[in-house]
Amino acid sequence: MPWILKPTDKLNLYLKPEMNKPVRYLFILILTVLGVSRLSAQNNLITNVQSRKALSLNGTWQYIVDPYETGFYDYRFKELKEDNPDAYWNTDIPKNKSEKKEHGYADKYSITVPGDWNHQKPEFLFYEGTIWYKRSFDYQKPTDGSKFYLWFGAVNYRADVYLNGKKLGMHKGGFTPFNFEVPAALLKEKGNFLVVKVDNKRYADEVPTLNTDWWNYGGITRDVKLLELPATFIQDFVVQLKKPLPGQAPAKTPEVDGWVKLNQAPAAGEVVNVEIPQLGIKKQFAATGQLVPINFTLPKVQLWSPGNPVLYKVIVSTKTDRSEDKIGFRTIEAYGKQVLLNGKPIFMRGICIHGENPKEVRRAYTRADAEYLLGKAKELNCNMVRLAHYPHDETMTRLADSLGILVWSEIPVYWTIQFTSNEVLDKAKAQLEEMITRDHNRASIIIWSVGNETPVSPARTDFMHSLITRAKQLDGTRMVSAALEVSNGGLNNLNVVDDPLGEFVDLVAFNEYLGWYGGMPDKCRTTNWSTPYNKPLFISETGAEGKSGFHADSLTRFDEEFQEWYFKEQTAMLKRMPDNFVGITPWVLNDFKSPKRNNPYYQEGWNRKGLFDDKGNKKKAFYVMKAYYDEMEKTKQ
Ligand code: GCB
Repeated sequence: MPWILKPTDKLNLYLKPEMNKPVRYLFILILTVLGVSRLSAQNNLITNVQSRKALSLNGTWQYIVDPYETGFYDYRFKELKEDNPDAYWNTDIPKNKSEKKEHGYADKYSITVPGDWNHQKPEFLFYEGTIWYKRSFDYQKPTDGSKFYLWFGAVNYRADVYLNGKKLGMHKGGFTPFNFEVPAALLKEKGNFLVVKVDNKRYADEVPTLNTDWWNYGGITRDVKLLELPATFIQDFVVQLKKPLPGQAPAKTPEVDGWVKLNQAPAAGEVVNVEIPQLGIKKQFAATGQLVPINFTLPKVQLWSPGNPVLYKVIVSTKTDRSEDKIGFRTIEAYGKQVLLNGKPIFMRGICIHGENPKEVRRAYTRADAEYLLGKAKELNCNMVRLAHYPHDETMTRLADSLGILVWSEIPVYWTIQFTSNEVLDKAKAQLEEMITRDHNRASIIIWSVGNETPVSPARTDFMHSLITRAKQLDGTRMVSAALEVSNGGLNNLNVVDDPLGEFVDLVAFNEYLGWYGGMPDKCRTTNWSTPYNKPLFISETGAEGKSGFHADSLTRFDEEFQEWYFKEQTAMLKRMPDNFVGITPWVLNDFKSPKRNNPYYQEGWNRKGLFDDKGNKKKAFYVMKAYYDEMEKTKQ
């Protein structure tokens, strides 16, 4: 079980309490040289928070818009000291009208959390910068040695978090969860003053970088909770089927291989219990360290699949703590030219989805949003979705688990990241680790993607290879891939997907826009595809724009007929794909907002490649793709 030992490569887990100072420093030095310290972004992420005791801090917050970051820097642009009264994390409204104060929180400036700011106020539609969020709360804290954490589902992009004037921490990365410990002494019974500085400015050395084809929605976009946990608690666990031997179906009585991670070393004699009541499983494991390996077999388990998305209640407990989840058991693997789900080849009938509610023009985060998006994918007869281009809200992957929809989950390493920078690599790794940690018990997720359309160069390949290696260290049970580019127009109309990254991915996935970017759709008639890698081949994007309700002929760009023709030619070509072709996720489910799309007649800030428009209407192309999937469902399984 080498992979389950990997969380221990987080630096602190190497350091034993019995080491004296010089030995610890020497150890840190060696590990740093080996590159180990860089691996750990946030090794204290608490998972499965749905089942934990928590105070929700969702709701109405007050805010201050601060484009010049006056609440953070002084007039020489030096960071303000923690106790400076001018800092926006320190003080509330002016106490009386004559007080000389040039800022303050007030109800007339209120905003809803979770939720991006762009859709909440017309003046924030294009805003990229800092907004300070503030809310007060009362809290009856237990005095039994419990621990407290402020947990955020996601804040785009940078969050600086302060409670009662003290900084708890800073997090970067707009689509993944994080938490900061709150010292018990800091929590008051009445009037806690929580402030989050949110900054969604884009930078060349961040992930994503300056340039993306989606809206940069800012704000506290997902849930906020104050978690209350016992002194020694279950921080995270993996309860998943062991990877089968290559090409093999899971055994009749398959093996669960995983681990339970406690927040700190347990007391002597502590045990970890794992129960799956529906299967009569009740196991106990000695907790001799912070990371407790678990292993047992599952008699009578029904395997999870799109046709049978069965989830089991799994309870992980210790003497003091308990965490409960619903987990499906399945195996997934790229084997030769195929992808095997539970040992059987599967053809992926997919669609790419942005994490956006197009009707309300905002980030998607509610259960209803997830139902809308995945419901539309189901209407298309999909058994798979690519959640582009960043980790979506956890409601999506959880609902995919219950609906039986396979998921490709991705980090926003998009286009031209700074591939030569180790710092940028660390940022990408941090997001990768948070994505995998949050969702490593989701049966629906079969592919971790480390990026999209990254331009080939030796530095890029090293960067991406490093992410792939890290993903595999963290989770050896799923496929790892990336959406690659193809340079079109090879000899004899043969397009070869030969990106050097193909050597390291499990699934060779590529984006192609034959007939939209370059040429006309009939190019598909003569184009063939192949890859030198003996691996399954997957089309991670293809699409054309079509404005809903604009009808002309099939040669007119941006009309529905052009998009329809495009998909007719594409689907005809798909039927001629080589035998390692295992599926496709066309671009894209819904029209989505993008500041790059400014055709004054057809786009007006929208990328119109949706098979559905922003109101939920089906375009003509929808029916072409649906017919193809209906046929594939019957013939390819
Ligand atoms: C792509 C990108 C996607 C864009 C799409 C387009 O290749 O991966 O993010 O939105 O093309 O519409 O051009």
